[in-house]
Amino acid sequence: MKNPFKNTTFLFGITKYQKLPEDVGTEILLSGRSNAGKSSALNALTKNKKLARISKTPGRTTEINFFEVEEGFKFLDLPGYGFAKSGHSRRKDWGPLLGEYFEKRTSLKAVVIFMDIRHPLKEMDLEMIELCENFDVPFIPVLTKSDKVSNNVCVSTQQMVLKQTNAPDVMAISALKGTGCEKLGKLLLRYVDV
Ligand SMILES: Nc1nc2c(ncn2[C@@H]2O[C@H](COP(=O)(O)OP(=O)(O)OP(=O)(O)O)[C@@H](O)[C@H]2O)c(=O)[nH]1
Ligand SMILES: [Mg+2]
Repeated sequence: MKNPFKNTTFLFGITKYQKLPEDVGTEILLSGRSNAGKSSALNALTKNKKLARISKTPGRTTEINFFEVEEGFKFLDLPGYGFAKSGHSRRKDWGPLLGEYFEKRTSLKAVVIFMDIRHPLKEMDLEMIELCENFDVPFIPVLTKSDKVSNNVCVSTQQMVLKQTNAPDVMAISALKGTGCEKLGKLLLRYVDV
């Protein structure tokens, strides 16, 4: 099957001081704690290792990066929340912009919440889930780095997250091995209305 994300390109990044671009089409937000594997997942989904920058240093993604999958359909790769060192100050910085974004953005159709399968549902993740619930935005918990745990742990962690969040779907992926990425892609396409 043809990869629907194959032609995804980087559009631009914006800092907290810049204005959001026009509110058109569909936007899916890729969120999660720093180092959760957001950028890696985007690269795995698009099968383009050079698309988003990946780093061993948490906090590599510092702007909101816009990627266009096709006309009218964008992914927004967010800076990770919960930085080890500058966590709180960064959070404060981005907080108002995110709040405004959730409140006003009609093109926001879904939020993917990436969580390391070994450390799911941390405080910041729960805050993001709450933000989604408050603004009625569907969210999809995605457990990353599934290659780091056994099959049993993978299944039981998904069940636990499903139960605790009441999300309609929970996924596990390994960007490293490619596991679950096609399934995630199919799921995300369900939120697109172009
Ligand atoms: N084993 C394994 N490691 C992974 C996987 N996905 C990401 N990683 C590693 O996790 C680290 C962080 O990955 P990123 O994709 O940069 O994480 P991020 O969430 O975009 O991080 P920030 O941009 O800092 O918020 C890197 O060292 C990746 O190589 C995976 O599926 N398996
Ligand atoms: Mg990143």
